[in-house]
Amino acid sequence: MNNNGLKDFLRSLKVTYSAYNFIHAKDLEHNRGPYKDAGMRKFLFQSISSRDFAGLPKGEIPWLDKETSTDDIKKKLSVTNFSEETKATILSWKDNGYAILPGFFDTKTVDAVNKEIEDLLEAKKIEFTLGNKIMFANKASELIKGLTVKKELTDILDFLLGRRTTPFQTINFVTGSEQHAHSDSIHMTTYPLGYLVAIWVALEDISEDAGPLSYYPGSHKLPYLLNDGYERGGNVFTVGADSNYLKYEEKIGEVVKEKKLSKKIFTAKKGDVLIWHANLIHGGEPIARKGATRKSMVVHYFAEDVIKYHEITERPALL
Ligand SMILES: O=C(O)CCC(=O)C(=O)O
Repeated sequence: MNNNGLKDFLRSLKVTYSAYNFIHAKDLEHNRGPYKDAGMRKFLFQSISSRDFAGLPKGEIPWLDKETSTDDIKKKLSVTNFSEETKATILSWKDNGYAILPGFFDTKTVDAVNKEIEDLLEAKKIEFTLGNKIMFANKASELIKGLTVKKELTDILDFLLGRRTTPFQTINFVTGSEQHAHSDSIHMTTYPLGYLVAIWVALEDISEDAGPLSYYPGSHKLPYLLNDGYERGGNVFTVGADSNYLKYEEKIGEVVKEKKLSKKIFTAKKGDVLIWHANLIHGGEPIARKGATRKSMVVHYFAEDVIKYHEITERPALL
């Protein structure tokens, strides 16, 4: 077995993750209360997936995922200080599963973020991983960290989920992700379901040929596609192979076709923000113009007081 083979083998073993989690036990404390509330009989460092919740009630889902009337939402919005434009986009969340905040970040702020990314890359404080992703720039930059917790933003996210939210990670892109359609819930999941939300920030004007973000309005209302919904593989000792992720993508492709979902392309302007629901199907379009940049940033947020984990790798989330 070569080095890569050994790495893949170790990555497939649940015990490897458990050992890593054991060492990082303090980063799993956030799950202690929610495990207790759910009656979960597991150590915090053990593997966890939707199978562990199969015998449990669905739990209290986010208020906007319930039968909430438009009048109720309007009433709650009336006591906020959100702009009329923000109120209107929030009002469409229940049906659409996304909200758009045009020009939320001003040019000066966006320019500062782009410069920060360039400087941090140069100083080797951040790097490209998993292809073209820069993970956790918020841990290397006070400026970026500050933006992720900007009150005007988190007030909106908290409103959407009906709970306080905390950033889990940032992902910066310089070029388009070209990521196939997926819902974040296969990667970052909660019990009860639905307590994840993400923002996507345009860090430059993005044209149709630069591999823009795409998404399927209303797809968040479909059943969550989790490990049991496709040929994930894995058993009590191992998690499914990374290559089986293709089966997940195929399954999502089938759902899109079967449900005749229509796709929208976000040709955003610099500073625009799109917020997506935990179960909204989205991805990155192919880059049609060679060499095109598509500077953007994603921030994933979890709500507090829920179990937070990664369905695909059956790991509790380290926060
Ligand atoms: O920016 C993109 O193209 C997609 C990013 C994405 O899907 C994600 O971070 O979940």
